[in-house]
This record gives sequence, C-alpha cells and structure tokens, in this order.
Amino acid sequence: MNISIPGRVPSHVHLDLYKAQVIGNPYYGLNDFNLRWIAQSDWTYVSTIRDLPHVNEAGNTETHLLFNGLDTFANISFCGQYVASTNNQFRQWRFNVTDLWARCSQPGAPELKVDFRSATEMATQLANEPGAETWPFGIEGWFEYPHRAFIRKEQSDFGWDWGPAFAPAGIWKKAWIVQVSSKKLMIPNSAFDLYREGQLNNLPPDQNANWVLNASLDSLTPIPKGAQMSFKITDKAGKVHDHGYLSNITNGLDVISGITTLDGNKYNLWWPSGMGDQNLYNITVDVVHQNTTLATVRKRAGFRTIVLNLGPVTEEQKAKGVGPGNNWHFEINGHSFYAKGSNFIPPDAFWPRVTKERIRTLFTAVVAGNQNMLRLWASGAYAPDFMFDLADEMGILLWSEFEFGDALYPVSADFLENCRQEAVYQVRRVNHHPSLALWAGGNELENLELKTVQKLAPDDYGRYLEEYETLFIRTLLPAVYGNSRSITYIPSSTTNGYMSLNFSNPIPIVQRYDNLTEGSFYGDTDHYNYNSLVAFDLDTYPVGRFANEFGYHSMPSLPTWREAISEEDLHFNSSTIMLRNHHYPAGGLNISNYRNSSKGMAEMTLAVERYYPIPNKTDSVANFSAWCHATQIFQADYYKSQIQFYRAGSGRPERQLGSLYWQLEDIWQAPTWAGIEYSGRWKVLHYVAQDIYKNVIVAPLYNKTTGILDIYAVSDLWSEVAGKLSLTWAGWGGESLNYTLPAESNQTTSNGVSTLDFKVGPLNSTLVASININTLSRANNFSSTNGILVANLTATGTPINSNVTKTFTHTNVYTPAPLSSAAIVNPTLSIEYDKKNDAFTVTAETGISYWTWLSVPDSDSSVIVHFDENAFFLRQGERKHIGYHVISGCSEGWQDRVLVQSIFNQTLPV
Ligand code: BMA
Repeated sequence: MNISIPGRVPSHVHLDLYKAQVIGNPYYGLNDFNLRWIAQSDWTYVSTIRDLPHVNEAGNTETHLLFNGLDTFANISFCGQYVASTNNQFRQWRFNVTDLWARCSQPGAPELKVDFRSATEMATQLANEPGAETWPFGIEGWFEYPHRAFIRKEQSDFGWDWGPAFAPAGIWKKAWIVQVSSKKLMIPNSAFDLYREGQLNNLPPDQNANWVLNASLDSLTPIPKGAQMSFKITDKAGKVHDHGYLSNITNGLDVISGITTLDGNKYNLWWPSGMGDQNLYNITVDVVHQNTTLATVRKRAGFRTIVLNLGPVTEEQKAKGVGPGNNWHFEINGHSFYAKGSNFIPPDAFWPRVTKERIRTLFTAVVAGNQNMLRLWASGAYAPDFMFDLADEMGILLWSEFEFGDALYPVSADFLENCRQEAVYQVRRVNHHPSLALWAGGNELENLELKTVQKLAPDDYGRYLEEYETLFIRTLLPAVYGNSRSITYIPSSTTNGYMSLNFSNPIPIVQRYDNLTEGSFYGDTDHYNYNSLVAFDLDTYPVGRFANEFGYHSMPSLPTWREAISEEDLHFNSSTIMLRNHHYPAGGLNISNYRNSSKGMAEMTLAVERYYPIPNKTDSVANFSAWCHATQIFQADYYKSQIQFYRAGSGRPERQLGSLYWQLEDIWQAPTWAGIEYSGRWKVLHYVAQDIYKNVIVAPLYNKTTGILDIYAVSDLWSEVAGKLSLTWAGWGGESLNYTLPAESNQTTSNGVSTLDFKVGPLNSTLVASININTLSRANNFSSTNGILVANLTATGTPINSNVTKTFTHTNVYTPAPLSSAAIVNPTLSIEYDKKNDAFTVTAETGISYWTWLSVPDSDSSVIVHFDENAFFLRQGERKHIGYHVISGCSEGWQDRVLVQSIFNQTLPV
C-alpha cells in the first residue's frame, strides 16, 4: 500500500493521516489496535526547499540542517544525496550540508527527504542482532511492543499500563535549514548555570555566598579564536542589574564558555508556588569578536538554589527527634519544605499537538490543587521549553528524569554515547529554569529493576549491577555534573541514596542499595497495593522519608468516556472499555487482553463494593456513570488516607517530607491512576488532593491493629501555628451523639463536642488526640454505622515568606464503619446559582452530606469546569459558597443547571 498526503512539521504520521482523513480519530474506540499498521510501516517526509540561496549570493559560507527532534530512525538526504541516519528521538541533530549544497544538481529547489524506519521493527531488529544484550524474562516491563530498551524513543510509545501504543514517527520538533555567514554564529543550544560560589551538585550550598553565572554556548560553525562574551541581566521592567564581560573564557570552537560572579544579596529569589514570588530575570549573553556581535542568546532565569539533600542525619537533627539514617528531602534557598504534588506522564500520545495552552490549563490545576512539585516521570519525553517557562512563571518545581524506566538497558559503546549526547543536550537546554528541581536517571531502577534481576538471575547480578552503574552512574552523572553545578543527580527515582559522596573522586557517589541499618530511615518510597481489603490499613503503607509514587486506578467520568466510545459501549465491562483498560497490560500484541484487563476492572469493582453504597440505578447509562464516580471516590479516599499519613510523618522519626502521587493527568480516555481526565475534567482525586495538600490539616489516622484513632494536626508552614481542634460525634441525621462510655474508660474526648488547643512547630505535626475506638465501641449507645467523627481545625499562623498572619481551617472526618454499611440518610441537598457573586450555594438541610459533588449536567457536557471545592463534607444545616473556573467550552446559562449530589444519591434507583 502506498499513501501520499500533505505532511507537516512538527508533526507525527498519525496526525497527518488523521488530518488528511485517511484514518479516523486515533483515540476513538479501539483504534489504538486498528492503527498498528502505521507504527509498523516506514514513512517518508519529503519537501522541495524553494529559494534556498547559494553560498556566494548571500554571503553565506555554510549551510546546515538543524532538527530539534526526529522520531526516531531517520535517513536524511538532501539534493538526492545521503546526509546521515539518526537513532535518538531526544537528541538535537545538526548536519553540515555545505558541500552537498555546493555540488547540488537540483539548483534552486533542492529536495530534503527524511525517511523513517518503523521504530517497532527497528527495536526487534536491534534486539536480535548477534551479541545484543539479554536479560531474564520479566526485566523489561513489557506492555505491548517489545524491546523498547534498545531504542532511544519515548518508552511509553510501545504501550504502558495507562496508555495506548501508537509508536508514532515524524519530525516531531521544529527543523531548520540554516545558512550562516562568517560574520555570524548560530547557537543551537546553550547552558546558563546560576549557582552559589563553591556550590557542588547534591550538597546544600552556603546561602550567603555570591552567585556565579556560567554561560556556555554551542555553535554550529567554528567560534573565532579570541572571541569574548558579554552579559547583561535585566528584570521584567527592563532595569539592568549587572552587565560586563564574562571571564575565564574557554573556546572549544564549537562551544564557548565564561563565568562571572554576582552579588549574593542583590537579586530577589525565585520561590515555588505557596512559598513566595516567582522572581525572574533575563540574562543576555553576546559572543563578541573584533567589536562585532556574532551571536546573542537570551534566556529567562531565576536565582534560587534547590538541592535534594541525601546527607546523613546530623546529631542536631536527631536531638529534634529525626530518626537516624539519611535525609531524603528537597531544600529551596536553604529551607527544607514539604513537596506536594503528583507524577506527570506524557499528556498526549502525540506531543506535536500538546500546546502551551493545554499545559497552562494543566498547570493551573496543579497550582489550584496546592501542589508545588511534579515529577516528570522517566519513560515519556523531556519537557518542551514552554513547559519549563510556564513552571517558572507559576512556581511548579519539575523533578526531571532521563527517559529510562522499568527496564535495564544495553551498555554497548554506541548506546552509551547516544545516551550521553542525549543527556548533555537536555541538561544544557533546560538548566537555566529555576523550576528545574532534580535530574534522576530513570524510573524505578533501583527498587524494582535491580531487585527483580537479583531475584531472577542471582548469579549474573554482579554483571547487571555493573552495567546499571555504567549507564546511570558513570555516563549520566558526568553529563549532569559536567554541565551544571546547580542540580542534584540521583540514578533512580526510587533510591536509598548514597553511602558516600566525595567530590575528590571522579565519580563522587557510592550508592547505598541495601546497606541499611535496622531502625534507620533512608530512601523514598513507592506503594502500589491492589488488594483493596487493606487499602485503609495504615500498617500496609511504607514508612520512609518521601513518597514519590503511590496510587490506584479509577474510571474517567461519563462525559469523558463519551468523547472516545459509542453509546452502546457505555457499560462498566463493555469490551471497548475493557480493552482500553491496560492495567494489567497485555504483555504483547494480543488485542483481546480480557484476562489481564478483567483483573484491573475487578480491583475497581471490589473496592467500591467493599467501602461504598453500590450503585443500582434503573437507567443503565446513569448506573454506569454512578459506578465510574464510585471508583473515583474510592481512589480519592485511598490517596487521601496515604497523603495524610505521609504528611503526619513530618513530625515522626521518619521526618517524611514529600508526597507525589501517581498520576497527575491522563494521556487518553481510559481507566487509569490519573486525577485529571484527558480533556481537563478533574476527577474526585484532584479535588481531594487539593484539600489534603492545604498548608494546615487535621489528619485522623486509625490504626486497625491497636484500635487507636490518632488525630494529628499537620503544618508545612515554616513557623509555628496554634489553634483549636473541635471533635464532634454526629449521626447521619446531624444529631450530636453523646456516648456513655464504660466505667473503666478514662476517655472524655469522645463525648459530644470537645475542643482541644494545639500547636504545631514549623514543618511538623502534633498528635492532638487519641481515641480508643475499641473502648468507644463498648459504649452502650454506640453505633458504628451511625457515628461520624467530625474534626474541625482552626489555626493561626503565617504563610511562608509572608509577615501577615492568616487563619487556616480544615475539616476531616472518620467513620468507624465503611459507608457501604453506614446508615446514610437523605441530606436534602439544594444548590443555587447566585449571579451577583457568580458562585453556587450548596445546603444540606436534613442530614450530613458526604462526598458532596457538583457537576454540569449531560446537556451541558461541552462545558468543562473546575469548582473551587468539590467532593466535600457538609454538616447538617451547613451552607457553602463555591466559585468556579471554566476550563473550556460554553453553553448559555449552564450555571443554572449545575447539579449537586452526595454519596446518598448512589443508593437511589434514579
Ligand atoms: C509505577 C510507575 C509507572 C506505572 C505506575 C502504575 O510503576 O512508575 O511505571 O505506570 O506505577 O503501575
């Protein structure tokens, strides 16, 4: 078959075929399977370059091809002559075609041709080459297409447990034909590094030291000997703060670098969201030779230090109650802080259609959700410049990773050099962004891959470990340290950190792995447990310094399903839904993965059945919708339970300082771990995370084994907060419950309302009350199905980097019995839209409203909106005012049709 259609740059073959209507929407139905032939075919992009002048005519001496990205295996020809072959989606490619152009037999209109070989075929071919590396079966996380570890292409393009396997090809980033005269330089990449004098990667710097600016520019053509570098730093208003010449110039002909020292106090610092302003400055660097400016590079940067501190716990820390071992937390401008956020996956299977506006919408949700950090998960693609720009402006720290994950990788010289070039390009490209928080070598390598290979091939473990270190320590670490002094590097996203760090060694870090001392705390934690029976059993949660991944999947909402599947497929276990559910993955190209998918579907179903009223609506679509919603409630509940547990850990020996849940957003419409659906709708999770990521929270932690309910106040502010916690036992009808406790009980806090004073130190937690639920359940009028403990916290404190005190409030609840068996009553909810204030008022008249949920009706489903609060708890008689933001779409008067429901509605037939 031969198809010829107009192509675009940047683009992917799938997008061009879709635009030309050769194929339908790749995201519809089961098109991910139907369109496999595209990934398995070779594709050619060809263009005639019009009006390309010849060398002498315009005074240009050199002609180059510059590709910011080719996905992935491309053979490039120009003027009918072979130029080069590429094999890495993540590198920038630069080719000098001056001679080809001089000899070109197509004057005036040379042809540029980029032939893409099928990446899925290439991966198999490389894996089958004689001498190719092998690993035990099970080492490479195998989703759909095999052998992704052999190629430098977005790893999730071959399938993942939350996404499709389109494995697209194309010129996915901008490309240029560059003609350069001898009087100019063209700078395809550059690195600006701002660090404190004396700063070394991975170590907290002296916050009183001066700043150092190190600028380093790549050039397409040789940089003349004797070239100088001048610089200028301006603020937003254009005011010049510093200017002059850089010193210590080194000119390697293709790279020129120089440094200068800047006053350590003069610049306003950049802070993440919730910790201060996002101060940004423009840094302009010129390459000057014989009084002529040959090139100018301007980048927007920020003054901040960010370090992932993995150093040993000090005596001083221990004296304050921090358990022994090593730290594992971030410090911004010298301050430890609590990292609140989630994991970012590719927001689309086709990056060329990811616009700045889409990322802005997503990041708006991140900031509104009280998140300050995203982990840009390894195995997607490196974030585009505009993403970092937005993160700089909005104060979102981006923990970045090299794109390796859930596999071990080859270590042939060619492969390593390919990876090194990729890393050097990426590190240099983004280093100036203050939002850049970290470089990690890859996803789950130490805790999962090394552990698995140790189990599966104990005799070869030494060799595999050596290979791991060759790539992730001896290749990638120098790529970071050689191009940046400001950023920490860790080889694996989940890691026990280093044993020693010694900068007099060429490779400063020696990893700890399993050299652990009992009773000490080291690394960050991953937690996935699909046995929902123990979902709320705190003993099953990991106790570590930082939680970088944890989660459970849920269904997207009805309007999101309707974007991708037909009406007859709107059943919980319809074949289309099951086959779009890739948890658990097919582990191959089998397109009827019902066996594995049904396990994932059952996990959602079981969780709902265990903990919540089971939807039993008469209308089948309404029932489907209620089920989707119920899976989201469980997901949110489970994440909340973990996040509050981890946050309470900030005041316990583990000194836990971060929660990044899996995963922020969706790549398409499917059951996944996401908190935000493909078109931007917030799942229950994103709202609940917004609530539990507030600065000051009350966290009821029930220990199943002891029967004790510990109620913590938690604060991530940097100064003490003080306040009151009121605890009320209420019945579903709203009545307060006065339990008569058995005589031997010395508990009082469970009677009616009790109010307790508390204080929480900076970035800490305080145990405010402990209630023995076992004792309580022996109270003669106790009913586990009717009692809800409502905890209301009010505290006064000062937001970070502010001097104005503020009142913080938070409500949380504990139910002794799951809602599936609770005596829920009709709260008689009402909602009113108040035009004047452009807000909704929700009231619960006759009972407690749990999981109160505002939504736009089906008739207005084109309107995607996020409410300022949702999925909240309302006491009987309580009124709440709720604002909103439209994400996209419009429909006249939709506000008057907004619906409200609670968990009670799930029990109703209509
Ligand atoms: C972890 C992640 C991803 C995966 C997720 C859900 O393993 O790092 O690889 O998608 O859990 O399974």
